[in-house]
Amino acid sequence: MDALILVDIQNDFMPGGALPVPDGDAVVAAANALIPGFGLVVATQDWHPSDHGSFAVNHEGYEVGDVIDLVGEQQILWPAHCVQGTPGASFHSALDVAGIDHVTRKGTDPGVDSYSAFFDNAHRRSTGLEDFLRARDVGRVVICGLATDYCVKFTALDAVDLGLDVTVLVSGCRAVNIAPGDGDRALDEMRDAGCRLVRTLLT
Ligand code: VGL
Ligand code: ZN
Repeated sequence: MDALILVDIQNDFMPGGALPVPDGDAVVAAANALIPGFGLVVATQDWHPSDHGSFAVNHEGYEVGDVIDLVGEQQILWPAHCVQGTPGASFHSALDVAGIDHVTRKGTDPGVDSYSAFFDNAHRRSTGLEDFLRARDVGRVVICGLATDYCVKFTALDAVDLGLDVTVLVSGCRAVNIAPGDGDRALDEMRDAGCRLVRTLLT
């Protein structure tokens, strides 16, 4: 069985959102076009409590972009985003949510971030997505969404580590690009790790 994994297609990652990904809304049409071709569609939501440790506002004297240590991991501090239950955490209103079979929420533990849909950044706790996919005999996943250089990348790398066959639809991803080229370097990392990178699924 093949599964489509739609990563963090949420309002706060759209232009005008709290943590905007340039051209982030371009992934919505790509996702909607893919959904009907899959028997199983999983969508992730970044789903933080307001006291989350990845928010600069929760660390006195620190600013967005500073890097701190969070449970032994390097943590970039972000603007507050995707706070549980807020409009910013909702899926983009044009996303075909009726086509989504399962939602995985991540980043719920205030003490550790979770870029990957599978594990927190310290690799201590599973989100349950691995078990969900295994129970449905998923061997292959296609991944797209936001952002190429964070949640898409770590989701794809974990999926490869778990032994899944991973395809990343590059045209359905956009990068934050805090440093120019971060998105392209993330794609290189995914390719080097064994992900197949494609620009269309139609070839
Ligand atoms: C993400 C930064 C912080 C992402 C989530 O979805 O790529 N990036 N939280
Ligand atoms: Zn986040």
